[in-house]
Amino acid sequence: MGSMSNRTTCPYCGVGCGVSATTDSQRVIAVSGDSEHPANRGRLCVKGSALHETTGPEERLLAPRVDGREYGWNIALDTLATRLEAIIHRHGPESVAMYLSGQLLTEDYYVANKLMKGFIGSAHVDTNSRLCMSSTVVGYKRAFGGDLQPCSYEDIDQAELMVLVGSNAAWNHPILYQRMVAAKAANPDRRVVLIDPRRTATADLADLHLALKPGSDALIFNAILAALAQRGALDEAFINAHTEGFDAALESAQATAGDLAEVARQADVPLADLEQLVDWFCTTERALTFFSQGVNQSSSGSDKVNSIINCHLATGRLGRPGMGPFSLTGQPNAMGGREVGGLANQLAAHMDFSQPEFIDRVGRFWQAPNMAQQEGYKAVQLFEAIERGEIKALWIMATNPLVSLPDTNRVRRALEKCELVIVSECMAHTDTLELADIVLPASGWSEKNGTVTNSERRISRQRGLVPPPGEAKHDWWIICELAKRMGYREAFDYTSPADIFREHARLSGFENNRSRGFDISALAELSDEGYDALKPIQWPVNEQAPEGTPRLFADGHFFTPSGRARLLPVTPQAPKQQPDSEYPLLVNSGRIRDQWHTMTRTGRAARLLQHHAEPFIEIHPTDAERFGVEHLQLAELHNDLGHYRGRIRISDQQRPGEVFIPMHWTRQFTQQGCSGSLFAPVVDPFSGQPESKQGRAALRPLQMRWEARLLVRKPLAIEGHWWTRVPLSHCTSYRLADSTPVANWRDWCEALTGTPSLWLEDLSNGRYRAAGISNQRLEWILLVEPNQELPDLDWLDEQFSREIDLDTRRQLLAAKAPGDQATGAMICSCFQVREPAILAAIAEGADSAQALGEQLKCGTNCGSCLPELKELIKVHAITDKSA
Ligand SMILES: Nc1nc2c(c(=O)[nH]1)N[C@H]1C(S)=C(S)[C@@H](COP(=O)(O)OP(=O)(O)OC[C@H]3O[C@@H](n4cnc5c(=O)[nH]c(N)nc54)[C@H](O)[C@@H]3O)O[C@H]1N2
Ligand SMILES: Nc1nc2c(c(=O)[nH]1)N[C@H]1C(S)=C(S)[C@@H](COP(=O)(O)OP(=O)(O)OC[C@H]3O[C@@H](n4cnc5c(=O)[nH]c(N)nc54)[C@H](O)[C@@H]3O)O[C@H]1N2
Ligand code: SF4
Ligand SMILES: [Mo]
Repeated sequence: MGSMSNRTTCPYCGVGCGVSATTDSQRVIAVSGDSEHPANRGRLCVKGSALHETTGPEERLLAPRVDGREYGWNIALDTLATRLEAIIHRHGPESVAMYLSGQLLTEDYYVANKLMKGFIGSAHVDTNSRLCMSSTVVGYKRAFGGDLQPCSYEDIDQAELMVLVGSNAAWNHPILYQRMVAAKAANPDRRVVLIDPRRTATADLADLHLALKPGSDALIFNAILAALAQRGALDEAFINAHTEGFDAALESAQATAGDLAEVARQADVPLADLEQLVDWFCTTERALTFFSQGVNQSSSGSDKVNSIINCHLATGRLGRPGMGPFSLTGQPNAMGGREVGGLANQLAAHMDFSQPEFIDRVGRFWQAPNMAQQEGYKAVQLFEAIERGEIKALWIMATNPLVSLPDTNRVRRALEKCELVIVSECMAHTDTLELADIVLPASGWSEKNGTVTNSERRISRQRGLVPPPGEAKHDWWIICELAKRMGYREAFDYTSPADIFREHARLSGFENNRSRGFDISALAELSDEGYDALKPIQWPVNEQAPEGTPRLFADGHFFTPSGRARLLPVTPQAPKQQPDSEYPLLVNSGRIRDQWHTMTRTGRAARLLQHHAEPFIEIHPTDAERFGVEHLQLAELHNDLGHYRGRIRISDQQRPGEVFIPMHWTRQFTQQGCSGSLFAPVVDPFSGQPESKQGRAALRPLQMRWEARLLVRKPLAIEGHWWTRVPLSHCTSYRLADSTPVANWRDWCEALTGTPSLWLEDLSNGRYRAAGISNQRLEWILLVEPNQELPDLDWLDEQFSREIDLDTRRQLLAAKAPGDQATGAMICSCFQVREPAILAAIAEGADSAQALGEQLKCGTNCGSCLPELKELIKVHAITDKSA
């Protein structure tokens, strides 16, 4: 069977890289960057280059399930329609809701939104973008009169100042970050500033890092606005011709942040550093301000966004090359979801519920019998309404709210109470699926067909390259089949994603007359062939759009009623969750380089779990001392809402009094490692976005009596101990620990895995090793090693793939099996280079990332590990000097 190559788009972050995928009849067998895609020009980051390892039919959801039993699609969909109709009949349309995702394709999203808001007649449709981008949506709408992201990636090549606010682009938008690195290398006079409480990998590129007190961003941007006025750096002509609200905005900036020394004190940054930033901002025309979750995920995120936009409007720095406020979107189709109106307060095609005219227009276009008349519940409110029993049926699609919403214990209670929970999902095991009454298997990346829009408003095709496994179906198909069963055949009789896309494009131009910035009406007549061959294209795509990069606001026209952009008065607010004597630590949460959200896909690739294999708690040395925890010890953060367990990582990249935890771990991968359980569901009053960056908790060490590693051929259900799981190539590896000793390891093994055929017990120093071997094949091995003298994991993993001879039996019991140099963190995931090898090379004289690359190849593919390589060199050089 031959292989084929085709172009598609990466399903992870909002950079939206083009991918060339090679497939056989069943699966993707190799991927590389698409050299013709303008977002990445041939490059891929670690996650993108591991795509073929995270797709494929294993661990997939293969058949629909109703109340725990598998059924064919007909029965599943008939049952779903009957149950939904019964609930609507009894409690009205407002008793049903959908919770969607920025990982759906635009076409899936469009029909889901249309079914709910126009036909079922409920606006209770919200999406995980609420947790992600909704503060930016509010900020853009307030400032520009539309959810309009003004910048393009090529602006990076022209900017002279790049300010990153609450963004760890080095890990989370790696290919874009590489473009910033290249721009800086081409011209070292370009300035880069990072504003983040942590010294992240992104700090590597920064000339200046402001490790601000969490939540003080608006203070800093207000200070910049006040300074711009004071130093005569305003663009008066632009302000007069194209904006409104300047005086009020300036007044509140001056009132709250007129004194730089005071701002520096409140934001807890050195005054000289703040002055430097203010200087650069006042004097650099081509300034780009990137912002992401450090700004959005805040109880005053919308105002923070406007405080940033204010500075760009006051200087006229947008709508021209190399400048503007640039929101880095997270999910692959965060932008597409905003275009179709997936949020509960949006309608479709950038119209919302604010004007009866919009509701009427969309209703006429859809020929909708039951148009929702007012906005629905935003995510956190939606789950509260479920808890109250007001919403009886919830359809969750392509998101894992039991992990990603704040206060996950409460989310669980709400879903347990909910009469009908429907989950559309690709993977067989997720925390949310465990609570579903009706389970619908969805096709996934490489199988589904449609479009996504990236951070620079560029629409790209994701292409269906292989057939979905088992009974899995496309999300748009599932929604339309249900709609037909509910009596809406005509409105949902689409034959293909292309068919849906054309309608979406037509709606964007419908009675638009330049009143809405989102307009792709020139694509409304695209043929099926044209859709299949569609090249990545930035919107607007309409009759007026010029050739080349369409630049929003180049003509100074905005989409507010007056046509002028608005500056907003911003009063900086402190976070709502405040540490106190009971819960003294501020809890920050976010992403790590090699994992994607709740790990359902990236958690399948062994190599992506080697950079960080366990949930952790990053903490400053002084706090570690204060709370009595040691590096690599297990510990627990806890508060009135929940618990989070992870391994301590002492780091001076953290501010004292604050800890950082990853958002990724779930019940599928560890016991009590879900970050969301610690965050209170407090939200921004305008956007409804939760404050997922500023929780609070107390910390206590977990006094474990033993730690063990268990490798088994097939995953196990482990209860009663702390555990984490990592899939390897031929087996699954667990770390286990407990505070109560095991009286008899042989009994323990027998209960959990089977009778050992090999064992070694060294009571004098607490070592225990046992393995189960059947038919010359290793079935499991348990290693209890107080001094952590573990054999190399790769070597152990290998043993599961071959016959076990006498020699290997001996080695399995030996204190150190071969190759123990190869444990340690996987720094370069592309070329599988671990920390010990890198340290060895540094010890032998490699003194730059380039030298390490020449020797070991690390850092020479996607470059995501370059900041860590440099950090290792830096730290090691210091140790040398002190030695
Ligand atoms: N590897 C990887 N990449 C991803 C994802 C992933 O899961 N894994 N997810 C994608 C998605 S959906 C998103 S939304 C993006 C998110 O991309 P980012 O926003 O870059 O991601 P985070 O790590 O959540 O948060 C960014 C930073 O905000 C900082 N921060 C916390 N509080 C404050 C504050 O008060 N002020 C400031 N200025 N900074 C603060 C944190 O310390 C953190 O370093 O990443 C996308 N890319
Ligand atoms: N504490 C804390 N919480 C956070 C954040 C944080 O920084 N800190 N960040 C927030 C942000 S920005 C985001 S974006 C969210 C992300 O949080 P989630 O959206 O909950 O995370 P994912 O793991 O991406 O969930 C997507 C699910 O959809 C499935 N899936 C993938 N593709 C498809 C498909 O095509 N169809 C269907 N039906 N299913 C599919 C996946 O297997 C997975 O189970 O988390 C938010 N929560
Ligand atoms: S940068 Fe984002 S879109 Fe590009 S390959 Fe990496 S995860 Fe995929
Ligand atoms: Mo996100």
